[in-house]
Amino acid sequence: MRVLLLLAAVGLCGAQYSPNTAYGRTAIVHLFEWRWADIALECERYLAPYGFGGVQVSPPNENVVVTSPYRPWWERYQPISYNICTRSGNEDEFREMVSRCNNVGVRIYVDAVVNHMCGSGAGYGTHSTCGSYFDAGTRDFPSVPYSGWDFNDGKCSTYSGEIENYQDIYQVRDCRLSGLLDLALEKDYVRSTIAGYLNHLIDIGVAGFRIDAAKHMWPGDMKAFLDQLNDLNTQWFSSGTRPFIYQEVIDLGGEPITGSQYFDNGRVTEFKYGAKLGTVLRKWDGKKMSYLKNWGEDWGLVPSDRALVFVDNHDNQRGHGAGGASILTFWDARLYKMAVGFMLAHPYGFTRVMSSFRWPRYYENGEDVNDWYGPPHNSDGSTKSVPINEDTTCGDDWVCEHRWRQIRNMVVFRNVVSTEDFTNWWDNDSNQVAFGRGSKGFIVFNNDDWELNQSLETGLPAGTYCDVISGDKEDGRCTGIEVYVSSDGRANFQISNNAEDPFIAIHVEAKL
Ligand code: AAO
Repeated sequence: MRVLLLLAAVGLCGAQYSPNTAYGRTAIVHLFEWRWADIALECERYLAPYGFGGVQVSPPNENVVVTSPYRPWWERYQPISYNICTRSGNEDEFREMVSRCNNVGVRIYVDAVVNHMCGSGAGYGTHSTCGSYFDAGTRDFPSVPYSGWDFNDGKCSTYSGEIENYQDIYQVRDCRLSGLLDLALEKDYVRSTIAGYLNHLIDIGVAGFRIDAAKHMWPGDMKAFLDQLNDLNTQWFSSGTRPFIYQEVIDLGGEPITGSQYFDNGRVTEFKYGAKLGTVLRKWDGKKMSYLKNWGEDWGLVPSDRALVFVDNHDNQRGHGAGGASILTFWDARLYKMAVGFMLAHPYGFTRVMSSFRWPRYYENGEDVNDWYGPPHNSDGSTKSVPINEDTTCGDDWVCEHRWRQIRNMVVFRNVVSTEDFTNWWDNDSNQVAFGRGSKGFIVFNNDDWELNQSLETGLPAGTYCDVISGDKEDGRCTGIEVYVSSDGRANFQISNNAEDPFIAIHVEAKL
């Protein structure tokens, strides 16, 4: 009864903050640039069985085709229309993905690019993913339709028409971000057109939205179109369920626009999370893991129930967006797994795991000149499907971090401990730390340059547990390290600083 009342209360007052995941599922994955057909398969064969709550998909609406450079990933952030038609697939494929994923309890979250259309220099013609005609010069997008009246050109005060100064909140909202044609969101027509696009997706069955470039829209303008959104499709969601909203607001401090200004609309992407955690794990600026004892709001992060958190995203893993050099990615696999492990074990925030494709990273003067590379593709530019190797990893250049055993098992860990408190913190005043989640799970890290050898209070029932980092529990035995918890809840941990993965995680569902 208490649970029901609680759910009802959440439903009434905080719906846009609730991720609408199936019961007990606590993390989502960004399958960056994946095709809809592959995501449908992935939901059924991998994400559902391992308890992933949902998938953030790349923007599904028609975008400009950029051929110089050749088909960069970022062309998808330049809308031409709201037709569901991209390199990931058409509307039929999108609908099939949404149904098949929902049917196995995995939700779909759409990356909604509604602040702008294509770049001002995109020209005119039919070089768009579905062949819709447009003219960037005259601001004509007949398949929406939008015309010159629907853009902010007159409102921007800079001579260039571009955002030149992030200290000026008017420029940030009313001028062009990287040359992208800025929609006039104070207009009822623009608001209702955007709501129409999002409602089309809601009716298909999506569970919520990442709102791209939210910093570049006035919070009140966003509220005006968010208030027009339908409740979620009752084929999969209980009636009256509101879409989950998380807004991309890059707030690393030092700018007048902050994440908290957007809380009325939903959660915000907390960019300080990955930037600070990366600094700690890299031991920059004298930072140590022992400092993580009070990780969360005390570190200047937004309140936990307003945060969407991640170690890296599709921008800052390649030097776009913000976060800086401290951001950990699959390129730094050992530290990256520790960072994702820490994130998934820690109760703060709603978590998103990144799943990337590899590109030929190449630095010239400190910048990656290949940061634009698009997803693995065929010679006609179409995106390749994701082949699965015999060892369950992905082929071609799909990295599939979410299939790395250490990461996948920590998603399970987070689900298992989700109702438990943060407990039993231990540290050595340096880079060896441990903490528990009540009586359900315990994790130990060694990021020092010497061995960890320590008896620790785990809070867990006595028994033999399989470390889910070095292996799995399979057929009643552990394929990796075994941990013995005695009747007083203590266990001995030994982690070499040279271990492949210098951390150990145990939970009650991996107990023999
Ligand atoms: C492409 C070309 C451009 C061309 C344009 C139009 O690259 O040269 O002009 O087409 O033809 C993506 C790509 C862009 C691409 C765009 C469209 O990243 O390169 O442009 O698609 O194809 C800002 C926004 C944030 C945005 C981020 C990239 O606030 O919303 O830039 N992210 C989203 C998406 C992203 C996408 C778009 C938006 C556009 O995730 O994939 O762009 O739809 C400061 C500000 C941040 C600002 C950054 C970067 O950050 O605070 O708000 O992000 O600058 O400009 C320190 C500071 C930190 C600062 C940072 C970097 O860390 O603490 O605050 O330095 O200066």
